Amino acid sequence: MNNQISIRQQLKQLPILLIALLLNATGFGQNPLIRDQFTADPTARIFGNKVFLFPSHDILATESKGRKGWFCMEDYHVFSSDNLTDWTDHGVIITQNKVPWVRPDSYSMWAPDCIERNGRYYFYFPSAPADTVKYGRGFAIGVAVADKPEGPYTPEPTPILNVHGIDPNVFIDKDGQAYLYWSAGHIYGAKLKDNMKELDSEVKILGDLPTKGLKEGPFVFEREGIYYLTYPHVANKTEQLEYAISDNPLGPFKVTGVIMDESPTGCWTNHHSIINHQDQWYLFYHHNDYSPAFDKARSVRADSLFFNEDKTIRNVLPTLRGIGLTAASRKIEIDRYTAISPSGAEIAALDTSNRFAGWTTILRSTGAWIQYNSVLFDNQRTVQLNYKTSDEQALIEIRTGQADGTLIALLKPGRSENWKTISGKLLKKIKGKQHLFIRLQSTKPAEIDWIQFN
Ligand code: FUB
Repeated sequence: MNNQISIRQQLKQLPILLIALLLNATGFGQNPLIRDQFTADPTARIFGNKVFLFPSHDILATESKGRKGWFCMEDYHVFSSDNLTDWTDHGVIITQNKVPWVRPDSYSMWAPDCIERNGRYYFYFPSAPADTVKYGRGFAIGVAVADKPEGPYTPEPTPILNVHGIDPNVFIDKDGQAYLYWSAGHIYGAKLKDNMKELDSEVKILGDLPTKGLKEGPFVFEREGIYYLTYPHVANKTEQLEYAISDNPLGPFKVTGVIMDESPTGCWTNHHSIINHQDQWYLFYHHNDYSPAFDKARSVRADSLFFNEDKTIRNVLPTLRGIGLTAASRKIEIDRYTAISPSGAEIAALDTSNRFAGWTTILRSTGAWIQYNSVLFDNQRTVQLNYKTSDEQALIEIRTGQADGTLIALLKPGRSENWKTISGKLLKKIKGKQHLFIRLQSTKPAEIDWIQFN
């Protein structure tokens, strides 16, 4: 599978996963990553042993709040995880009406970034200035500073001078020089002073990037001496994630490839960041999973990313399974699958009037199957199945591995028009990291909401 990380990498995460379970942290590592609010434009950063996530926070505009049919964002939350599966929401770190230079009713707190320097955390965010005479029309970019990644953050009284645009991104090179990147039609870059709050060079338009189609959301990183400038670009209808490389952080760059194709379902924006966590690269990006009819209410996702031998980046196929391990003792939402049978199986919303309720798996005909990878077992002996079916004779098999894997349960749950949970004995005790393969043996449809092992 393109987006699977090695067993060695996953096993490294086991102790952390167990600690997180004891702490009863929230989150799932499946896509979308954050389950109780819209999140977009994710910048992931590694601070200490944790991955921190700094996304935008989409909300829905009303008559008195923002502009209907457009992006609407009033604050930022920060999330963290030490195993990529469990994500903790540390709450609001910056709000539009508590930043001195921001117009308090602008609802324009767009894509942010955060970086650590000398033990302090610098959070960069774009917004609409209250004083357009002083700071110009459109967007300016401000900084807020904290002693811990989760805050509290204190915003600077004014935005950064000579920076007009959105989507700030900061990169600190090996020699300690920091660079600020942003977009406003072109992608711009400049050196930052050591104080991280002022430019220390002329502003440069970065070349040689595509000249046709919107470019935005720069994210720069370095690997093995190559500077990768990655950015969403509308090459066709909607944004795809592309990259260009250089031997200098300010270019010129050579357009090199596509990291993620445009959304197959038409979400117009994408916006991303890339990290290396415990020797595995990850792409954080967004999609409108919880808002299929309105693409300005988005949700953060993450998938594994791989480099080729020649240092180019492999195209990442978006998955629902996402990243991290899932504990077998959890309610495993198999609708966030790794693979699904080409016919006879489908995923449906549990409640179309409340998308945050999640999804269900419908196995419609004999042989329909779904596969869910990277489940961590700890000697479980029984399985619970949350299901509904009108078929008294329904028969569901569960295997570890793939279609020809070991049969671990054969469940005959009985007819139930409403959601019902039944328990069954496993045919053997299961240990370690396993993939799950669930197949319908009977003929009439059966729906599964979750599976759990005890
Ligand atoms: O979230 C608002 C804007 O949408 C971002 O600033 C862009 O990168 C796009 O994702």
